[in-house]
Amino acid sequence: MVCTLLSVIAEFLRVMADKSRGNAERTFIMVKPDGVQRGIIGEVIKRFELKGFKLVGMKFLQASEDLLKEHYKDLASRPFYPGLCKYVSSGPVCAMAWEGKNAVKTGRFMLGETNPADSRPGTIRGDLCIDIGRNIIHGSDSVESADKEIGLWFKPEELVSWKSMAESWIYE
Ligand code: DAT
Ligand code: MG
Repeated sequence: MVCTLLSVIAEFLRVMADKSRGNAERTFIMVKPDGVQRGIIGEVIKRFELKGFKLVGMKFLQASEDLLKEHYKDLASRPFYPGLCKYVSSGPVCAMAWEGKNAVKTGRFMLGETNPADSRPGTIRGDLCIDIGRNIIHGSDSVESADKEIGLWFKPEELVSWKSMAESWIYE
């Protein structure tokens, strides 16, 4: 009973916190090594910029396998986990934080489904890749995981809060 009440309160607080972010919700987007090798970074940036989202963090790096193990730790029990961590750490990635209203959910729509074969044309995975194990891009699946991932990949001082002059033309 107490547990249920506490979980209802926790959920309420989470929803209120999400609401209060308004246009400042952030998502973690990463072009994986296959996307980098295929020259797709620019296309990804272009789509997020044209949508109206604001870039607040970006870095190009080759991540360690340990960082990938932490990043994907929710998938640790899956058979593809070791190979996934190896492949994403095998070459450079472009890690980004994008900000805007519903950035997490809309970002996922823009990416398409995990399996490119199920992704509609018009989405990044639907347009630009074929195999699930080479699906070129990562995007946070919830506001909670976005917070975790941005905290994992970026130091606070690497994130830039800035005012876009286009804001009043993007939001009503
Ligand atoms: P997403 O990247 O859409 O959030 P996920 O978090 O379930 O998908 O999995 C992370 C990555 O792991 C995914 O982008 C590709 C890989 N993956 C997922 N399911 C897989 C599978 N069944 N076989 C091989 N790789 C898989
Ligand atoms: Mg995921």
